Amino acid sequence: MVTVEDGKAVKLRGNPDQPYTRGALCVKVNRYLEHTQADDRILHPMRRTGPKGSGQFERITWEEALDEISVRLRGIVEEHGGEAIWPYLGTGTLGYLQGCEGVAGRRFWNMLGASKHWLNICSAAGSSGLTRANGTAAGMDPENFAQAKLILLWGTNTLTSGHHLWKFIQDGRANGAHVVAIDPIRTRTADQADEYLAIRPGTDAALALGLLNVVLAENAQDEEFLAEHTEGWADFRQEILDHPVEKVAEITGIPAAAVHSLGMRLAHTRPTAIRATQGLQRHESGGATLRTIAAIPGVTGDWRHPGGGVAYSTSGHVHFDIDMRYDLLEKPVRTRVMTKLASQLDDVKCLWVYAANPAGSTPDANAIRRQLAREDLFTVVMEQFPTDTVDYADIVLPATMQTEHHDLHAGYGHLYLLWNEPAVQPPGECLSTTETFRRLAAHMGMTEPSLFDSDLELAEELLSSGHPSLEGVTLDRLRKEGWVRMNYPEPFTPFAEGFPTPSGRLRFPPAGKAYVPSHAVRTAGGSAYPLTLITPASHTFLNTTFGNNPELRRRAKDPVVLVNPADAAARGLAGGQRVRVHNEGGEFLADVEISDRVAAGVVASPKGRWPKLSPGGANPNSVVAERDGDMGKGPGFHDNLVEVSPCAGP
Ligand SMILES: Nc1nc2c(c(=O)[nH]1)N[C@H]1C(S)=C(S)[C@@H](COP(=O)(O)OP(=O)(O)OC[C@H]3O[C@@H](n4cnc5c(=O)[nH]c(N)nc54)[C@H](O)[C@@H]3O)O[C@H]1N2
Ligand SMILES: Nc1nc2c(c(=O)[nH]1)N[C@H]1C(S)=C(S)[C@@H](COP(=O)(O)OP(=O)(O)OC[C@H]3O[C@@H](n4cnc5c(=O)[nH]c(N)nc54)[C@H](O)[C@@H]3O)O[C@H]1N2
Ligand SMILES: [Mo]
Repeated sequence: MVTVEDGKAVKLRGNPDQPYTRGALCVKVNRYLEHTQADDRILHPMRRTGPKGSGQFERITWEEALDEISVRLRGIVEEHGGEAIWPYLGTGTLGYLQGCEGVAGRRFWNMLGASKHWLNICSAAGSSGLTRANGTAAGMDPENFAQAKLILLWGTNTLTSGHHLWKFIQDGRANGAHVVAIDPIRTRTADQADEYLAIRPGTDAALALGLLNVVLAENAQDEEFLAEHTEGWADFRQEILDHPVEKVAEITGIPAAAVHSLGMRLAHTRPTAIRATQGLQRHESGGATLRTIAAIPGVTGDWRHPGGGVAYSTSGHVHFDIDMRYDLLEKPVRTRVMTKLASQLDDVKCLWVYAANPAGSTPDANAIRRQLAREDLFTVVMEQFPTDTVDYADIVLPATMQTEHHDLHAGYGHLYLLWNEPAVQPPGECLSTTETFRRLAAHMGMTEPSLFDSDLELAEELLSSGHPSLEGVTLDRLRKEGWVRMNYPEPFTPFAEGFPTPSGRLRFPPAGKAYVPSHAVRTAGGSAYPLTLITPASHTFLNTTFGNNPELRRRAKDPVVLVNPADAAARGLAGGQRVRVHNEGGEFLADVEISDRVAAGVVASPKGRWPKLSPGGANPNSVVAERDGDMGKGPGFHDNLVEVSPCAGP
């Protein structure tokens, strides 16, 4: 809720009546208004004047910008074909109008025959793994954690990356729930849990098998659920039997007694709720990991009970529908993969970046910079702030922020739809994504009517899928009430009666595919880079968004890398010492924090810093390789081997 005085937004607060947030804001969004009014906000279209990467620009008018873009796009389509254009859309906003599905842009791109874009940077592997098991990546209503008696926070840092869930975990605790954090880092969430298991990164599927081994030993499997609602049990049962607790202890680094005791709890506690989020799948075998974790409630029958099951993302419960107008394409076009920018840009002539900061957030940052510096590449960036990516743009277009545009939002951690009504006029000459594409289409002489649908028309269209979860959810209602819960029962047990797979059954992993070692697990042994680097969510930044906010930067201090005392001693590193964290891909600089929060062999440094505001001009994505994961080509942000070495200098 924004309070406006004399056309200026002066106060922002959460609405205490909203059932999921109960009015709480996180440390970042608390500063959102200040961010919209920041001195470095981009307010006008700009054209590059210096070399690529220099960030030197002159102000131009929208008319000039649209002229230049139109000429360049037409020229590229004529000479190289439409597929030489890559519309690179990120997660800067997850609104369904201005970002996320990219509907506004996509219709325009179809007119030009531009390549499709696969937004796989965040959750693709896990979604794919879960979908193979359950037929959807969606699962529990996180609000039902309040009904759980055992809660596993599995590869998720709730208090940093999704704190609204914490209230429901606390409610569960008040009802006697035991809370366990499973993470290679003893996070602030782990500090608050009843029990913490320090797991070797990338070995979680083995832990799942070990826990189920105890469940079987206790004869606590739900035979009726297994028979009625699952398939592939015989093979998977064998896989479980092949993973006794001692073997799992060896793989995961968790003491056998701890695996056994958690297995006993799992065997005898209904309902058990598992919160597994994206961090867990940022490994080469991330898809397999989530698929195997999805098997747990299939064996225990937890899906029968409110408060039982797995909660990864709720996005799959959102059944919007909109016509992206792929029929406007003259012929089928190729797809470019978001995380493979460095290697898939060679034959691209126009890179159009919106709501993304690839120079800060995408793997293999050094290779990306080499590509972005290419003189034959025409780069347009729609942005709010002068990011590292903006520095490489030929044309920069000023973008609106949440308080300035319409949008329709759906969470990925709750079941509410939310409406964004602009509170203030955009500053300067900023335009929303939808409006920018409408103007560009008109400027290029396009007449296809659907390119000019207004924001409200697009929102109506999204809501008109006819899916029962949206019955009675109208734009009018959303605009009046601000948010509406989709029509799902409370409590919601999505798979109590079966799964949205072709057979209606949960599919257990096929033989030999339940636990697949990750890249770091496979290769650390013989590597010159023996340490596994995890680059988790920063408490103060949202990916690279807010990375330029002065107060949040002050709180974040200089970048640190957590190093276990044994690893520090072996390298003669002292606390506070500036080091190079490096591998074949490059390096970034950070100050050593010697800490038993990570085990020997694991180091950690959060994501989200702007490279140009970091020492050495680099952030951890300089050492993150562009390497396909097992499913959905998911990126391995937490699955890279590095060495940590002293560095001279300040
Ligand atoms: N403050 C803040 N909040 C955010 C974001 C942010 O940047 N900052 N980003 C948002 C976005 S886009 C997303 S996708 C979500 C991501 O939210 P999370 O899923 O919470 O993301 P991460 O911090 O990457 O990873 C969570 C935890 O997984 C652990 N982990 C890494 N590898 C493994 C492993 O192999 N096994 C186990 N068991 N644990 C592992 C990490 O140590 C980390 O503590 O957060 C959202 N919320
Ligand atoms: N090392 C490491 N890297 C990671 C991760 C990790 O765990 N470790 N996590 C990954 C994850 S989960 C994600 S989701 C990605 C995120 O990567 P990106 O999708 O690139 O997101 P951001 O880095 O936040 O950059 C988004 C940009 O969009 C701009 N923006 C915000 N709203 C709008 C809008 O409405 N319009 C326009 N035009 N621009 C807007 C912001 O100013 C910001 O500069 O990062 C990934 N990168
Ligand atoms: Mo993400």
